[in-house]
Amino acid sequence: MDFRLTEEQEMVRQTARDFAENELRPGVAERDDKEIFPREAVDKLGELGFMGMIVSEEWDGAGMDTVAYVIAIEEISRVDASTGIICSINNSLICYALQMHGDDYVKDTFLRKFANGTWLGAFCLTEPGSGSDALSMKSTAYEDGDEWVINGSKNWITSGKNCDAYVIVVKTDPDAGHHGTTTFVLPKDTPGITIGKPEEKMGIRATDTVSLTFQDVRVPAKNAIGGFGDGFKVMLSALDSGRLGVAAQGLGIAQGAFEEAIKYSKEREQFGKPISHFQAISFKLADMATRITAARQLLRYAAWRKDAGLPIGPEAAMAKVYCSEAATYCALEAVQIHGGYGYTKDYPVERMLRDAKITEIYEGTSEIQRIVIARAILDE
Ligand code: COS
Repeated sequence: MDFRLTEEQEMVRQTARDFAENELRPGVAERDDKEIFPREAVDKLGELGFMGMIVSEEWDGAGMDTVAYVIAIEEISRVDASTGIICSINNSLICYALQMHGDDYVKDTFLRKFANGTWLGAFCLTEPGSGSDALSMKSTAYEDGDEWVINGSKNWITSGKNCDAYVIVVKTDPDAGHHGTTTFVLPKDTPGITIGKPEEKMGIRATDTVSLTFQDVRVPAKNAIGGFGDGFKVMLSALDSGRLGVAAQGLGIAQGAFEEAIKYSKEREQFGKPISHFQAISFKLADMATRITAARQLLRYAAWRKDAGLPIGPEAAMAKVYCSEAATYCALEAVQIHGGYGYTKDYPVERMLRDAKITEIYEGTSEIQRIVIARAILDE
């Protein structure tokens, strides 16, 4: 068993780290404070090949493996969790769904643009009344000639305002249960789409999160991703991939908070010595390091399975639940180690704690991940 990174993975790690330090760190606090979307950074990430990392070169992607991909998202999120999730969604929900399930028309027309960074994608699944229970969605599409007409609302759409196109799951045969949903891709400027007011969020405040209303939105039948009726499967397989991205985001937040805690505990003196010399603090650091190491191995194992063509449902769920809970744990402990200073915006751990919590919620809550894991171990 060899845990070392390949030359290519190490190069990706270093490039992502340099980018995060040089391009993201300088403005991260201001973007969080003023809710500024990191447009320039996202464009640059596209130029570097980070927006379509696992897409094959044939379709203008970077042709990297999934291990390299999760390393990149970890490094970006270690500094800026908002940019991390914008990048992750484009890679693992949008590009992955199109690469796995799209036909040549969809790949040539849409995937190329998402993969080379020309376009940014937003994934539209959740609705006001349907979150964990995805199948209870109300949005529908009916067939009209060689077009489908979409009506309904979607909620909590990350990048919904700043993206260029949407991938949306709707019911195309409302009586057919799992087999009655279809996924489409459509440009943002398609007539009939109304973008709601951005949500004011606790964390990842540099992302935009909006509701969308679709009123008689016409989309060509050839924009379907996968077969008609296969929307649920496209969505669940994309979410398996997406959960690796969110896990990587959580891991990056945990690592970032851990590094801040080490730095502060070595600088801050009380009772005549740095607080890192007190067992109460050093044991916190030891526990953080242990969880981060376990989280990283779990995530890279799931990513390795994906690259090996093995099923990843429960492994992606384990990685997501563990990495996201490690993020909240480490950010909370980092704030505690900083004492009163950690509770202010003068130190980044306050932002990291706010950013961490969402990783336990989106792309499937921790409770949903445990359902996926429990079903797999009980063979249901
Ligand atoms: N990949 C591809 N297909 C899958 C799959 C996966 N990981 N998991 C299940 N499927 C298929 C099943 O094989 C089944 O197809 P058949 O009927 O042809 O056999 C179909 O999808 C339905 O599967 P299942 O019966 O397991 O679905 P459930 O309704 O029981 O729902 C959960 C399962 C709860 C796990 C699912 O609804 C879920 O993941 N919900 C969370 C959604 C979510 O993450 N929302 C947040 C979105 S933020 S973008």
